[in-house]
Amino acid sequence: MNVLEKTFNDIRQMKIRGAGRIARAAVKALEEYSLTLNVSSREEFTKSLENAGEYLKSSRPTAVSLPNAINYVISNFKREVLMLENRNTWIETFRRLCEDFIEKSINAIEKIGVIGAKRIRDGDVLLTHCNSEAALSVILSAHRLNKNIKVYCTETRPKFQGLISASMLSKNGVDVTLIVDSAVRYFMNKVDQVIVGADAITANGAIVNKIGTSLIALAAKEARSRFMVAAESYKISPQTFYGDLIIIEERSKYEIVSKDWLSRNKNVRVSNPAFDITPAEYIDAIITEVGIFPPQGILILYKEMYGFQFKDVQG
Ligand code: RI2
Repeated sequence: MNVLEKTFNDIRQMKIRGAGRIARAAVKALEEYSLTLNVSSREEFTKSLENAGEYLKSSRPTAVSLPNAINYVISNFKREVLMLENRNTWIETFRRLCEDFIEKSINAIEKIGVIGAKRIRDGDVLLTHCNSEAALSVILSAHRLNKNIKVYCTETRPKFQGLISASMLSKNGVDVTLIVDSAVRYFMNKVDQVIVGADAITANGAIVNKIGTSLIALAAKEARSRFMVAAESYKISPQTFYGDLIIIEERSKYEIVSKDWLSRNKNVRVSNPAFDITPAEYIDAIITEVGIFPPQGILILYKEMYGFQFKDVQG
């Protein structure tokens, strides 16, 4: 199995998971793959990267960080490669672009922590869902500032990523309580702020995140608890401005029930969407690496950072 197949399988089977982590793993795989390419023309080299990129993008459909990261390194490479003469310089340029993306995306998580921690007050009770590096960065950064915080972690059925968060926070000395997903409303009156990550941010400021997030947002709104999202700017999907929808991944029913149970209950249909959509009106703010934005301002941020140009839509 080559590096592309291994990374594809690891992402699909969620051995590598989390929107930021899968983006970095895919870019790293592309970088390693580029070293193995034995082609003599720029066009062939670029085409091979594009094909490999499309293959990796198809490993999981929802997290926009994955196609955005791949498009970012390949489109920058296509711009730069026009000036380059030989194979070694193509490889070196592509390697630099990949490493640059990986470094920037790790720094972004750090910066989100620094910025987001300012919004956490001493004595706050927080709630987080699933396992988001960006959300945990905010919580841990507040904890390092000696803010006295308590955190509820949902277990996050069916894959239980909430246990990873609870364990990580607790190992870092944070006061953590693990709860089942359906207990969120029971505890919400005690919660000052919810803080979650995102797999995608749409042009109208909605976020796509782990299944259950939108129910938590609903409970937070009812209880007047703040609902904060921590996400790197490369999770914004400009394509949604033109009407494209984020595809919600439907995962195997065997993540929920055993084969044995299903064989005894053949008429039961099982549905397992991995993500849901939280509309902008349920979100107080989105914390990014460059600052805190109201959800409705997200396209302006994207335009500013990535030079997004509105284009003419062809029929
Ligand atoms: P970071 C995860 O998806 C969760 O939905 C999490 O909230 C989101 O990615 C963002 O995670 P999954 O891969 O990029 O567990 O902030 O399905 O780490």
